[in-house]
Amino acid sequence: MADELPEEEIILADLSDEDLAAQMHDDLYDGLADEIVEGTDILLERGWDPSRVLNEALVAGMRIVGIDFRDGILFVPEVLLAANAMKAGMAILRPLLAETGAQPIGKVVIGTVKGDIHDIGKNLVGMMLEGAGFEVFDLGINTDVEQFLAALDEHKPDLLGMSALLTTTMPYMKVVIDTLIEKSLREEYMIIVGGAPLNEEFSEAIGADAYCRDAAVAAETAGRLIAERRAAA
Ligand code: B1M
Repeated sequence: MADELPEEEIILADLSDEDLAAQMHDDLYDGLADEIVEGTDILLERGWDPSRVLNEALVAGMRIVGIDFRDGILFVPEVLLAANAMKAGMAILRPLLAETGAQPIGKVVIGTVKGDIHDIGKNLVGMMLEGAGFEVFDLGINTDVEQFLAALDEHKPDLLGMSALLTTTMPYMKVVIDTLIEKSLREEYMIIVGGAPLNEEFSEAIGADAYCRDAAVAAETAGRLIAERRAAA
């Protein structure tokens, strides 16, 4: 019987920045939350900006997971593990990205719409909005119109943000907007929408104020919409 070679242990701290980011893509793919936490800490200690860690180590790794999920190479349980690992890294970055020290420039209620349990992108948007100085009320996943209405009534935000990752759930955004119109509440809030299957055309068709292709654009757009509304008041 041939001797099995022992698997070589990888010491994350010994890797160069580039190799560590690549190793984190692999660790994310394998759903290794502890390794993602360690890698995130190391990159921050080496002086990486939190948004660089987020984009180059975490989001880039999740993109690979997405491609293999689409192609039937990865399945739901593996993707869930990857998502948990991603969240473990995001938990470290969240307070760093939110560190502005300034007074909130506005309030946002945000949620993933009914029928949809994808929340990584929505959480990133929440983090970037916090980082841009907004107070964020996150309703989580699978949010129905009553929950959105109750939160709008309770928090009186400037903006409502809705996220959807499925072609089957994105039409629910129109249900929410139509309900606001029916109740004569539409003009009270600016509405931004996002998620991988959406585009500008869809956003216009459902009557949202803006489509945001990613979290950074969402933060910029929210700031711009607030400034425009305040200037017009
Ligand atoms: Co799902 N899933 N999934 N999944 N999943 C997709 C979305 C899919 C495209 C995969 C694929 O086939 N390629 C596909 C949808 C196909 C379609 O509708 N066209 C899909 C499917 C089919 C499913 C299930 C139906 C699978 C099944 O059960 N057979 C099921 C549905 C469950 C449900 O929701 N009811 C399902 C389940 C899951 C998991 C639970 C395993 C897991 C989610 C875990 C979690 O979120 N906690 C999961 C994951 C992880 C994915 C992929 C692989 C990755 C999504 C992600 O987190 N991306 C995804 C494939 C893909 O998108 N390529 C896929 C990283 C994230 C940073 O990007 O979410 O796009 P994203 O967010 C971006 C922008 O879109 C934007 O900014 C973010 C950051 O820059 N953005 C906003 C998002 N929301 C915004 C809101 C804004 C502004 C910008 O303003 C408010």
